[in-house]
Amino acid sequence: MTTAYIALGSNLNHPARQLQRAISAMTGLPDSQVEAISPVYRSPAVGPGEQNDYLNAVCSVTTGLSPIALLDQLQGLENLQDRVRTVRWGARTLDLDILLYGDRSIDTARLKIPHPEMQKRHFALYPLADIAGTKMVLPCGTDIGTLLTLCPREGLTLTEVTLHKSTDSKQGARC
Ligand code: A4P
Ligand code: MG
Repeated sequence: MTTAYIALGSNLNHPARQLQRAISAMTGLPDSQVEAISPVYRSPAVGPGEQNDYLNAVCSVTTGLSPIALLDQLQGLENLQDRVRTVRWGARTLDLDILLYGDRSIDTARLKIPHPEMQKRHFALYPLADIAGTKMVLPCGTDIGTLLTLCPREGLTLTEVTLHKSTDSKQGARC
């Protein structure tokens, strides 16, 4: 079993509910268990045009799935939540990115781990630090604490939304 860290993001159609629904769905992933779930943060959208703010969180999952099988499963969950892919970094009901998969480095056309943008993104790094701690070292050899010092928190606010492992998607998050 390997511990993977998954970033969740949404800025369409009741983002808090989207994130809770995704966590609930992840509890049903084959050969996998959701372990820790970070607090939920709000931040302005990085991307083109006028977009709503995002809600973001990170969860850890222990899994026996291979990295590509995990990606397949997560993309299936995005599709179940009506994810429509139009423009890169466009608004979305749900984005599930694999930030880390154990200590693996992967660089293929379909999958890059660590996620290539995570070091620049406060909305990924801060919730990751909440559940993984600052001492964890990434495959690049740098610890999360050092990455935080290079990635200002400005614009990132903690919300009162709490995500639960419950399989009942009505519990937990309210908008
Ligand atoms: N892919 C490669 N590596 C990975 C990985 N580690 N995890 C591929 C997941 N997918 C990975 O992703 C495009 C392709 O990336 C996938 O088909 C997969 O094979 P996508 O989700 O279809 O498209 P995208 O999300 O628009 O592209 P990308 O490059 O993943 O964007 P990001 O980096 O996910 O950024 N602003 C705020 N405040 N908060 C956000 O969460 N998110 C984005 C999306 C933009 N702005 C944001 C936020
Ligand atoms: Mg993505």
